[in-house]
Amino acid sequence: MKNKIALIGAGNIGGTMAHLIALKKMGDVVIFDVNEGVAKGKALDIAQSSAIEHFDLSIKGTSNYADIKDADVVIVSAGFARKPGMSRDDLLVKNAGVMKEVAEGIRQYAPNAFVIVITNPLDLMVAEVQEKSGLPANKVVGMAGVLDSSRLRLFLAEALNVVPDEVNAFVLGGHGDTMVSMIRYASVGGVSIQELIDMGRITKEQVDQIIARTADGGAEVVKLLQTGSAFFTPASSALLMAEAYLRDSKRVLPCSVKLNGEYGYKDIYVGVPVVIGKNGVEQIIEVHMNNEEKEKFQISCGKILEMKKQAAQILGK
Ligand code: TXD
Repeated sequence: MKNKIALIGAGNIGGTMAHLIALKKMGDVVIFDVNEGVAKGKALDIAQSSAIEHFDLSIKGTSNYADIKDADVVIVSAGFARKPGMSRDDLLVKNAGVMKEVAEGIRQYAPNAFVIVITNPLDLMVAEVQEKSGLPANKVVGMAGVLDSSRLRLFLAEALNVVPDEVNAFVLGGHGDTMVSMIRYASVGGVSIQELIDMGRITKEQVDQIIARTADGGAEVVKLLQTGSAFFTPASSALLMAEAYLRDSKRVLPCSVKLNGEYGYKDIYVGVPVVIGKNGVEQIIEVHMNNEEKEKFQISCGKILEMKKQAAQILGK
């Protein structure tokens, strides 16, 4: 049986994911958007490349939630981006409203799906979808860490003149400028970054600059694009997570998941390394943190909790 992947949001990320799914032959695609024309237009455009790209998949656009019925994976990138003059609070209210609709659609038509949320503010939006859909926490995750880690890996690889996939590195914490780059665990071909600093292959200053650039990674792209935000790597990142679930590959990936006592937190969605397989989040890995990392992680969680409180006040719950 072919997999069915539902994409909620046919914007830059949704459209790119649909295209990548077709090229990777991952499964049939349904692209949902309130803007029906965009969903249908992108689906049709991608489908028209099937003879050239050799895929035999159904690619469909819709504005009817019934069409996501029994999807194996649902990936949510629907929502609004912050426009000039729009406050973070305005964005929060608007996107929380979108997540409520999406959660309802998932609850009704795809309650057994593995759900990946991309919409910002990420850690709050994924919590909203999990809460409103009523799906178990192991089946609802947020994408941010894979993207942020991929940026970190690229920048380290460029500095060391090696291929990026030889670099192992991950970031933790909330998606935003408080993310924690766990550089102590980063390595290249099994050799730790600290060792590489000692060997004179890279300096501590370079590493610090790379950490700062990673934290600013989204903003750097936004500044160059002028309109919109990054979409190629966000799309690839979400699909890596989807693939781990569909193939039961037990991949270790940093994802925003609901903690239940791990790292000393409960009922908060935040980025930590997890194992993804056919049961969704199969393990939450608690890596040891030194005092400095702990402090940064706590600041990051504190920021999410503060936003959550603000959101509850604004949304009146
Ligand atoms: O790391 C991460 N998590 C992120 C998050 C990295 C990059 C971008 N990130 C966020 O993803 C970004 O801040 C946005 O909140 C989302 C989607 O980004 P994208 O670049 O795809 O945004 P677009 O192109 O504006 O697309 C959004 C689409 C657009 O087609 C709208 O018509 C649609 O969402 N939309 C809706 N679809 C369904 N249902 C509702 N209610 C709805 N409202 C808008």
